[in-house]
Amino acid sequence: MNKQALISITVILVLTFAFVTPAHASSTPVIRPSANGGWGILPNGGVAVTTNDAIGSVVSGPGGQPGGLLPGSVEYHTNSAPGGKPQLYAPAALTGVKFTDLTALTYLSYISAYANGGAWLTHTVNVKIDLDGDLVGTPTDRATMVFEPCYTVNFCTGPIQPLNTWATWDALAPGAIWWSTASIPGTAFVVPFNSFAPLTSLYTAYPNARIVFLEIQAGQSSGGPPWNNFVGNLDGVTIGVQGVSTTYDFEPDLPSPKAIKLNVLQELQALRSTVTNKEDGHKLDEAIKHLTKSLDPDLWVDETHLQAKHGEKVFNEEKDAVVKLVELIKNKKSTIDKDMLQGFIDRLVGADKILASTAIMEAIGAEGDAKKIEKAMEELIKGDARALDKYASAIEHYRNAWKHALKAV
Ligand SMILES: [Ca+2]
Repeated sequence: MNKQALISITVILVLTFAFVTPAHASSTPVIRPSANGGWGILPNGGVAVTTNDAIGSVVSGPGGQPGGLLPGSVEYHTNSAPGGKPQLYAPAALTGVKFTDLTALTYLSYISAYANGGAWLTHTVNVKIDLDGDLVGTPTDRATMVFEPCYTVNFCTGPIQPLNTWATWDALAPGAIWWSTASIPGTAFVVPFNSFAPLTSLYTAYPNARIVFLEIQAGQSSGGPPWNNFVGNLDGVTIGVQGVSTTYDFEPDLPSPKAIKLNVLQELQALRSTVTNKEDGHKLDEAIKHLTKSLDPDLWVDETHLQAKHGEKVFNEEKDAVVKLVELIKNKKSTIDKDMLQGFIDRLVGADKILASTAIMEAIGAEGDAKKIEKAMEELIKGDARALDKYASAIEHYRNAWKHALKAV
């Protein structure tokens, strides 16, 4: 079983429990395009710009994030002129939060290509605020507060982070420097941008200011320099409100269990067409036969859900297919690449784990029978323990976990 897959699914489950624990606990939800928790990426502040060639997307790397985060992230490319600014928007639930109640705002940035105009340019936080806090916008009542890390580090005179390493930025650290898009009377923030300051004077003058939106961007509306050709990633955005912190871990969508199985089936069929050894061919035929039965459309509801009545056949047929693949690996006379066979097994066992853990997460979400959910979790853990070398047994435990989870709701 692929270790990363194990970890990622375990994290999903831990997260699910985090949601049902008391609100004072900090949590690290995984944000995926299909389950984004209200996060979104816009190419240019939501404004249709037909010439915009800057993009933001969720990618599977680059990895190496500190703090145990998963390797995926949000990646921005500002490309060449005419430029643009991809933006990652925080959930709308943040709208209306008092700015002084924002107790944490940190994020990780990673640059793989410096912007042409300066090695100090990196992901920037914009917080639009309503100064009197009534959330009714008037031209003199709104400002966008901007945290650009370089003003705090070296006033944008040189690189602030090496290429291809993660850096952590704390926008609310004492002394963190901000600027504002509009002059704010009674504060240190004056336009044009000749006043770069900590937020202190704003907090004092406008204690009731509230957040309209928060986003993290790279690039600018106009084309070309200085932001052209920046490539950088963003992950681990931590937002704290009144001391309750949430770290958002950005990840791409996982392939569905059905897609994983179908891909393995297609690869097995391609492999079979190259095999001439009679015994190898026979074993592969058997594996293909059982895997095909595991993919019988009558057993599936959708890409990640099985029919309650006969869904367990998906696991049982899968197990028979895996047993044949294990026999091929153990057969010293077999000429089939053993690493390839191991890869098939790991992916199939991993797909069964996703089926089981999806059912468990949904049972938890539906506040199903706690004892049955507990049994399902025990089976899932047993499956994990065997997924490294006792594959058939692992699949049986995942099947049992799936059955208990279904009975819980
Ligand atoms: Ca991540």
